[in-house]
Amino acid sequence: MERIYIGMGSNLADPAEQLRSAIQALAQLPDSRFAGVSAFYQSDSLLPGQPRYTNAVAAIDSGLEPLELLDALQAIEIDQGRERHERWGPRTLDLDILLFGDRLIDTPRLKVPHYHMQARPFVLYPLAELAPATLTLADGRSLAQLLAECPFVGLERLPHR
Ligand code: J1B
Repeated sequence: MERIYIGMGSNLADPAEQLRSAIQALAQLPDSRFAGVSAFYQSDSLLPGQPRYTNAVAAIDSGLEPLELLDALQAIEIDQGRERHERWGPRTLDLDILLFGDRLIDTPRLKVPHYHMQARPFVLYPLAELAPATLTLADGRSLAQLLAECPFVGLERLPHR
């Protein structure tokens, strides 16, 4: 079993409800144990002209191989992705593998650690609720260092999941 952190995001079709459904689906992954979820956070989209996003991070312990997990996550996205996915358009559900144990994966379909996680407050702050501050990325930087370089700006931590 390896500890895996999954970033979740939605800005369409009742985002909080999308994240709740995604959590239910993650809890049913084969050969896996659900290990927790952060609070929900709202923030403006990085791309202008889109609705605000709701984001959270979930943790699972899994015996799945990375591409098996990616397949399963994409099936959940498709299942919940009732609105058409334009490349950079609004989305009903995004699931991103942030960290997969201490593996370094660099293939066309899957790059881990997730290359965008290191500077995005809507990833790092929820991740910090679940992961130890001593958690270290492959390049040697700790979660504590990444947080220190990533101000809590524009994020709203919601009172309820
Ligand atoms: C492809 N991939 O990426 S979608 C997939 N590595 O088909 C995969 N580690 O093959 C490939 N995990 C490579 N997929 O949330 C990975 N995501 C990996 C998963 N503003 C991987 N405030 C393309 N909040 C894939 N989000 C990768 N603005 C990209 C979805 C899943 C995230 C868009 C706020 C947000 C987005 C934007 C519009 C930038 C946001 C937020 C896409 N997020």
